[in-house]
Amino acid sequence: MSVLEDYKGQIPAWCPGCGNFGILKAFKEAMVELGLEPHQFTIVSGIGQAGKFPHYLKCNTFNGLHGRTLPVATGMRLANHEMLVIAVAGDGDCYGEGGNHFIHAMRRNINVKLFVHDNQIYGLTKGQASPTSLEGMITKNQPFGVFSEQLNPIAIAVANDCSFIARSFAGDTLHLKEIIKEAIKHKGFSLVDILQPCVTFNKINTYEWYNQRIYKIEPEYNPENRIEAFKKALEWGEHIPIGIIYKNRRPILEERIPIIKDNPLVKQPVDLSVLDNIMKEFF
Ligand SMILES: Cc1ncc(C[n+]2csc(CCOP(=O)(O)OP(=O)(O)O)c2C)c(N)n1
Ligand code: SF4
Repeated sequence: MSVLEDYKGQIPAWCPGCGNFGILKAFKEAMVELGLEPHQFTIVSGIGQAGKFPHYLKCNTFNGLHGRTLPVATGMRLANHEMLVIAVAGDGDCYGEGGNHFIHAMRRNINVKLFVHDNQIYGLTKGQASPTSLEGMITKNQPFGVFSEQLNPIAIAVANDCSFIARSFAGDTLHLKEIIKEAIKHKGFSLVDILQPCVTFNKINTYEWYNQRIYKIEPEYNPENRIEAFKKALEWGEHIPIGIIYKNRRPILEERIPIIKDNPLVKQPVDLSVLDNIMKEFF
């Protein structure tokens, strides 16, 4: 059985008070409570403050390009669908640069767990607006306020029939830990949008701002009802629901691909002569 100390990575370079610390704490506790060892999973990230997340853990990691977290995670899963693959991304990384990949990973139902550190700002590059920044928010690059409407990742996910959709809050690590555990246990693509205060560049969506608005989804709510999930997805502003918003049991991608369905690619014999012949065609 693993203990918290097993997951200790580098010392985080995040600002004191950053919401990412709550995510790191909840994540480590979730892994220990799930009985997972650091070698049993891989974390893939892109670029950003959220992209540094795997550096602060001990486990298998791959740090890719900005916005390209999900293609790498998809490749890993297709190569070895016996490995638990976790993708972490910032809201800019996932919904901006990586927006197209976000849509197609959900559509394919690749069995990857995606945790989005949604601070509604570009943190690492010092405060430009991101897709989830509030309309009208003044940033260093938007001195007259953000002109675009805020993107709604939960509604996009419900529209895409995403297999598991949840929202949690970095300031409530107990709630977040339970949601992370549920997302990992779920079979299929899991999205957890984590509201994460950026105490340095986002002076609007603070811990206090969230605490005044967040409420936990009622126990009697049925997360398998897609229409009700749409209604929850549209709740934002004065009342922001956190918890499991939607889940379904769609077939996952690797079960649909005959060549890897029964045997992961990494365990299949390789005939190198085929590769040699392909190479000869080019040289
Ligand atoms: C293709 C590309 N565009 C832009 C950048 C510059 N860049 C690095 S981090 C970043 C913003 C990251 O913001 P977000 O994904 O929201 O993560 P956060 O830092 O807030 O966790 C940008 C624009 C880059 N590295 N690569
Ligand atoms: S800039 Fe914001 S997101 Fe980045 S470490 Fe500081 S508080 Fe966290």
